[in-house]
Amino acid sequence: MKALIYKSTGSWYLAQSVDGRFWNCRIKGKFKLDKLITSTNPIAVGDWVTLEVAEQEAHQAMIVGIDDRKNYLVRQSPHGRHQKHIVAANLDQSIIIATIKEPKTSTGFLDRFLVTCEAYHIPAIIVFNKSDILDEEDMAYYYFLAETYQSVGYAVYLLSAEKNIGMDSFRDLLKGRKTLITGHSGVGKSTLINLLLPEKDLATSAVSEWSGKGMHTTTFAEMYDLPEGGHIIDTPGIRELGVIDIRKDELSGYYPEMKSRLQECKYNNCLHLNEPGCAIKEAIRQKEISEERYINYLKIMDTIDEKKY
Ligand SMILES: Nc1nc2c(ncn2[C@@H]2O[C@H](COP(=O)(O)OP(=O)(O)O)[C@@H](O)[C@H]2O)c(=O)[nH]1
Ligand SMILES: [Mg+2]
Ligand SMILES: [Zn+2]
Repeated sequence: MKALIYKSTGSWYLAQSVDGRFWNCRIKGKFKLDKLITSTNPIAVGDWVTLEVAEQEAHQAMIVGIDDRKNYLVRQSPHGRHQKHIVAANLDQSIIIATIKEPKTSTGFLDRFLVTCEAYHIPAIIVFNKSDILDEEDMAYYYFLAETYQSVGYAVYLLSAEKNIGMDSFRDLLKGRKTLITGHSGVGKSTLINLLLPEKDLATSAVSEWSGKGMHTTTFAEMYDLPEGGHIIDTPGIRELGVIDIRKDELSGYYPEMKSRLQECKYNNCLHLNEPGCAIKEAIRQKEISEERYINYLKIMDTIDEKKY
């Protein structure tokens, strides 16, 4: 029986089988597929699995197999700096909720998110919330950022969850897709998700037999059905997705505006730091590449520890 994973505690998994029933699941034995052993969790939200019913009445089942993943996103495992924890799998897109102020989201945070999504082949979208509190100067800064990111290929939205402004196009964006939603605390992620899921409380009570209930699950992702079709995956307590297994020489490949110019650098192993004949540095001088994005590139570069390779 095929089923989709909605949430997990690390030992219990909540899955919905294709007939619509929810199941409390555990993994049968220690099936460790080779491709999964580099993460600290074998199965994540969004995974398609095969179930064997254990106890029909108690809605209990065993997970006996996992389908190949289309993609996945990771964060650094709490168990170790170089171990990754899969946040969610099989995503159509990933959205970062950001704010111009209260609190201000840094471009460094945005760029790390975007690099992570590029590295894992997940379309990334930036959504600025709290449009209602932006004055003229804030709006000018918003337009500057929107232009910076749109010009390198990312969709940028502006809305207000609290005042219910700009929500129609946002709903269209989510419809029929599986979307991971992340962002710093305080940006209005919960407010936005509650607006999208007027039935959120009902949905949770429908699975009141969930075995993981009451367990400490705040740092795990959780999937919800959207009324219009599609799913959103909330990431409460996840501070940041991880730029954790990227090599220094790969990083520019995850900046679309650099990727398209890499052949123009004099040296094919150019890291775009101080090498002569660097097309990236030249593009920055010509103001064709955002200097701020480049500064964040240098900062990300600094955090990459090559020793493990
Ligand atoms: N002005 C304004 N405040 C908002 C908006 N959305 C959320 N907030 C407020 O921002 C604070 C944080 O919201 P919350 O949804 O808890 O953020 P989370 O930490 O990202 O889940 C709360 O006081 C919300 O009322 C918005 O669109 N405009
Ligand atoms: Mg919240
Ligand atoms: Zn270069």
